[in-house]
Amino acid sequence: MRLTFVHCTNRAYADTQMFGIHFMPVWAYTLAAHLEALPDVQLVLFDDRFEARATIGEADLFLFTGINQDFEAIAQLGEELRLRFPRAKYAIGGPVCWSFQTAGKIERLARFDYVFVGDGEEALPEFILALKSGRPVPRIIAAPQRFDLSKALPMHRRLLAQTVHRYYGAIVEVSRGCPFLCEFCDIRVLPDNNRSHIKDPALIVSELDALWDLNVRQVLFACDNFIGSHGWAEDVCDAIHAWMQATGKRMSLYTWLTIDLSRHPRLLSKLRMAGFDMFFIGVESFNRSSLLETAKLQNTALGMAEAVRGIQSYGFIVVAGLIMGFDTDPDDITEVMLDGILRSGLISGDPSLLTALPGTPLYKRMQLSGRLRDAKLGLGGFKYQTNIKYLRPVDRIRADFKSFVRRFNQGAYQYSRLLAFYSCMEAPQYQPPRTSGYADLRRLLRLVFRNSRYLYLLVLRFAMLVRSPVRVFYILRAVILTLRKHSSQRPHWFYLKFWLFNWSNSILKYSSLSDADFDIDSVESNFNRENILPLGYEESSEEQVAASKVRAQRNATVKALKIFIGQGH
Ligand code: B12
Ligand code: SF4
Repeated sequence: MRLTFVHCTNRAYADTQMFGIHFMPVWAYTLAAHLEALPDVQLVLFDDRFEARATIGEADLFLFTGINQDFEAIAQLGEELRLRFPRAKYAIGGPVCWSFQTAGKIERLARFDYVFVGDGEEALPEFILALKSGRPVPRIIAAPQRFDLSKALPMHRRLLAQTVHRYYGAIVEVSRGCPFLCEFCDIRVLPDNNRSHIKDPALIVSELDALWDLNVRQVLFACDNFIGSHGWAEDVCDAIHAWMQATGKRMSLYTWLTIDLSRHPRLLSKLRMAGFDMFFIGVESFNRSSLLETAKLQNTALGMAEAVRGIQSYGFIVVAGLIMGFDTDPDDITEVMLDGILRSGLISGDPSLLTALPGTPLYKRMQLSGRLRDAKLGLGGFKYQTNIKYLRPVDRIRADFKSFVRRFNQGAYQYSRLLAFYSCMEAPQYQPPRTSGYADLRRLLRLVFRNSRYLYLLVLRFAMLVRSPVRVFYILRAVILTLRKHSSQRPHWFYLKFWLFNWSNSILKYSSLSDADFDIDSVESNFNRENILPLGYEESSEEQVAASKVRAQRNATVKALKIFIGQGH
């Protein structure tokens, strides 16, 4: 049986958000490993970002995956292939299937012969065996529970070796699940996902070792929250550190985690020793009531700026997820966010507008109050084409977003950010990087130089940066400041490169942002404000989460919204 994994993404989105940096299709290497033992199965990986569609060969089964953003591109390629290979079967899995199913729109996937919802490690081999033996299989195949990650296999070695060089570094999935309960998050609502499912640290180290031999030096640890289980996170760091000591090999690591890390100095030190140098953290907002509204309580337990500075004081860079468009966002949200970023010393981070992912309490609240809209499949997950009706007028939200990115990209503001970051580095606990860093410019450039389109974007990035004399002035100031401060113990150059790369990214991303890029809406002028907390929101829940936890989230959200409604804004 010939089986082709098809990785297909929305090219426009990739061009404007990623600028030539492509990440590997972990799903394909992961699932391929679980098919290896099946007799007479030939595996091929096709990645639309690198290969011409005309080169796709005939197969018996084409397997697609996707996130919501990519769905239109995937569906189109699926149609093309069906015309060329009408006898083949077509299957799809991944986050988009979960989103469609939870939104009650699974029929939108009707053009696929089979739809997989949930983890595929066990479901896919069983399905293929059934298909080969002619046994009947349902069209929608839902995994009954999360795959037990203690049974995880190393990623498929042959496919990895053949293709890994095309991507930026590598990705190793290390855990699934997160113990928190943010209102807008669809990670917590996946079945049995409100706790950590962890891989054996020894398997993680063996993946790193195999990747090192393939000349990979940058690794992204895919998970929902790396410190969902603190004890395990420490064990992983210890195992990596022991591997580094024994072999002299070392990787630059990047992962997702939560702000409560700032309260754990021993874990912070261990993460540093293991080679981590960047963390993505959902900071979301510097407005306290917005965080309470979304029940991101871990972000309110400490002062946000102090917590980010505390983490960065060890030498890490915090890449912040930032969201605007919460119900309780004040009219001066732009000021609040810009001020918060400066106080935290953040040199990275990107804003989005709040969207409601299917299955989340936020989605339910929007649905019950008639605030859901059908933009872009109605599934949420897009940056500024969103599926909810905001409370603040749409013109204000658009103007705020644009004002935010304009001021964010100004030289004086960027310079102040850098200064604030450098002040974090003065702490006694600071530890210099031991590697070239996760965001290694030389490696990034090597990828970009292979593709004329991305090379053009690179030239454009620098042209835009130096076109403004004010920007050039602040870059020179930053260089002088860095020269004055740099030492081997505190290598400021390392961070200056990252700051410049990020700033130029942001200029490139937002310079052409216009009203036409937004597809957003607000509630009608006669919207009853009591409906911010619609009837039914506080009642039933289909989540497989302990009732007390669900209540805790709802109580936080309800309390914040009641105060807001009472204030009669
Ligand atoms: C790593 C990662 C990234 C990386 C790299 C992604 C890549 N490889 O290209 C980066 C940082 C670039 C990234 C960016 C974004 N990401 Co991201 N990312 C992840 C993360 C943390 C891990 C993905 C992963 O590799 N998991 C490991 C693999 C093994 O899991 P998997 O793909 O889900 O596959 C399993 C099952 O789904 C199933 N399966 C999947 N496909 C198929 C197919 C078949 C046929 C079968 C049988 C089974 C099957 O089997 C697999 C094994 O169980 C996930 C969250 C998560 N924990 O999964 C978010 C996630 C995928 N990202 C998400 C989003 C929204 C984004 C962004 C749009 C964010 C933004 N606003 O900019 C961007 C878009 C990127 C782009 N297209 O340009 C969402 C998608 C939600 C959705 N429903 O669409 C997720 C789920 C997080 C979340 N819940 O919010 N991301
Ligand atoms: S902390 Fe992050 S992953 Fe966990 S529930 Fe909140 S948003 Fe989701």
